[in-house]
Amino acid sequence: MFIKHTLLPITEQLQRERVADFYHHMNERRSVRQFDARPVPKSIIEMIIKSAATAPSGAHKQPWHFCAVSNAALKAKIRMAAEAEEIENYNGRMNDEWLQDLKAFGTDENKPFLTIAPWLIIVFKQTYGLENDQRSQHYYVNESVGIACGLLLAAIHHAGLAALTHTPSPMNFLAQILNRPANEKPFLLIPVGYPASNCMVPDLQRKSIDQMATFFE
Ligand code: IYR
Repeated sequence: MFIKHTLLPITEQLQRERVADFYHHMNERRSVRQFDARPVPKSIIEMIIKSAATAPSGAHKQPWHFCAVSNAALKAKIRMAAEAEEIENYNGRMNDEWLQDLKAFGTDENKPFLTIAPWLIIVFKQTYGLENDQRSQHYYVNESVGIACGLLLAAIHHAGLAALTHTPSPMNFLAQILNRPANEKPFLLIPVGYPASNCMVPDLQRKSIDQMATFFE
């Protein structure tokens, strides 16, 4: 079944304003590792997740599940398990080039943001569908869930909140702690909240348009 697509055209002038506004707004987004404990209402997180789930997906299978954790005991459990993996990573599992590349970000095995940030959103990808013990195919799962995460980060930023795309590795402990079904694999762990008042971020440069794009006219 098809329904009429209704997107009203806008003037070129308004279009120019909008693309510039959107770029400047998005260019202010930064990954944050120092959070304030200030709570964020559940209703805000719900709307952010709904925005993420507007993402396109292979055959519209919507192969994602979002776990939003504000429970202090669960956050502590997740932090303990993540730090246990990161101790291994920083002491042998990551090679010298990797450790060198991370120096600019000041990361280490300590992940206080996992208990300080008011919410942890754990994004799961569903490698296949599973309903009433019935398996079904999912398509382009990484692409679909990756796009949803991009929209999630944009929605978080649009809400005046900060996030970190955190990938403790391996991440299987998240599926265990959150008791997820066999078809779901952790994809990203995203602490969400307000940045700490003294929050610092690395002085990064983004690639210029010429460095990142080639036009064939
Ligand atoms: N997962 C580790 C290491 C790490 C890896 C990359 I690539 C980063 O951009 C940042 C960190 C950690 O979370 O510390």
